[in-house]
Amino acid sequence: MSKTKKPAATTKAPPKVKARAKAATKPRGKQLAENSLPRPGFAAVGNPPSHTGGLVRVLDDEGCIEQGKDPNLAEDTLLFLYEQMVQVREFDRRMLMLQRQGRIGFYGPILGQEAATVGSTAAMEMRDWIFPALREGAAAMMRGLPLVEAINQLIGNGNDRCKGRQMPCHYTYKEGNYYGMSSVIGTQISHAVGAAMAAKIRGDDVVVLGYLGDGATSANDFHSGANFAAVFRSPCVLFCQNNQWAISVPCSKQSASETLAIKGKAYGIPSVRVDGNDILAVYVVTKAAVERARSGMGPTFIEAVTYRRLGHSSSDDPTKYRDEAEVKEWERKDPIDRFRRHLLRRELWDDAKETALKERIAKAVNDAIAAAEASGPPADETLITDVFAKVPENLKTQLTEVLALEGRRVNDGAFPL
Ligand SMILES: Cc1ncc(C[n+]2csc(CCOP(=O)(O)OP(=O)(O)O)c2C)c(N)n1
Ligand SMILES: [Mg+2]
Repeated sequence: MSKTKKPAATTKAPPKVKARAKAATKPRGKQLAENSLPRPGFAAVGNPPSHTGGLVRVLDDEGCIEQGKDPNLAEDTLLFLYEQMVQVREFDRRMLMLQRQGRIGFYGPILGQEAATVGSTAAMEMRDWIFPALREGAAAMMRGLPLVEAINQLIGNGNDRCKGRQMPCHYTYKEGNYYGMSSVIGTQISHAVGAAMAAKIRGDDVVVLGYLGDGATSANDFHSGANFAAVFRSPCVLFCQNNQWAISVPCSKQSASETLAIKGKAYGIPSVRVDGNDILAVYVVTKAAVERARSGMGPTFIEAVTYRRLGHSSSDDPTKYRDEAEVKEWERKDPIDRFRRHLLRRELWDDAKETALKERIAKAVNDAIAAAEASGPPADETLITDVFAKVPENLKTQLTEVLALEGRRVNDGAFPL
């Protein structure tokens, strides 16, 4: 067991990768046919991924590393990935509770998608940029956005960086190269591709990762973004979280394509499908894609197959449109349970560590909620500040009218999807 100091619950960059002792593996005969597809690492520089059929996996359902696929990650990296997933899940659970209690207005849960977000973000360097969609707030927190700041944003209080002028879950974190998300589906794809092209033109040694959902592959911006990325060899990674639903529309009604990865391939982008509930596979595939982009070989499209286990958002009731049995089936494929089984097999984890981690995270989240709720609302003047170099006279007049309403304003508390 390594004596290396473990990262705290709110740690930033993943530790460096180094060779590890032999992992728990299982005989080849027990592997599923669909898993005998390209090995992690196949996408090393000079050997771009082209696979769009079955899923790339490293861990089987029992948490064993499949024969010949051990990515040899350092113990610190493995524990970092696990702790981050547990933290994301707890944060998610608590924020949804706050929404139900009326303490925040809206929340987009990620339950079931922790491996896809944590694994892909951890595979990037801190100098790289992230253009998120709705379910990648964890990426900002992994890069150092304090939990209290995330909750300030969810509340839209006076300490919120955007002073409540954005919907909840639309975090910004400039210091962490984390771009503010746009609600308009797919727009971040062309932003990510363009930012990567700009970096290339400037000679900056950075890669941009743009997240999108399965539904976003039907949006116009996906097509223009993917085309530009391929033609101009934009140093980006397009990471599609195929959580199988776009609000109430299942993937089967979203696209008639054989897979989503094949859409990337159609644009000339090397594309790969990965088991999005397998954190090691996500990490390794993303790392290879980032290295390709950094070495000037252009974009990669990653389809991470996962599942949105809760509603689209706190405004949604998924029991109205999907079968509970499907949800139960994906509960059994839980990414955290699977990775915990792996760590237990390797004797890197035990019940005492689990209890200590959960206590540490619970305290961190509780403290952050208390600190965020201690802040008052944004000042009324912030309605018109930070937007114009010179505030137009009509807005100044309107602000005066708003200020005169003091004590008579009504908030109906309604939030859109
Ligand atoms: C252009 C546009 N159309 C519709 C919407 C409403 N809308 C918000 S989220 C969403 C579904 C997104 O699904 P997906 O891309 O699969 O991401 P997920 O929510 O599953 O993470 C839709 C249709 C929107 N925000 N923008
Ligand atoms: Mg989706």
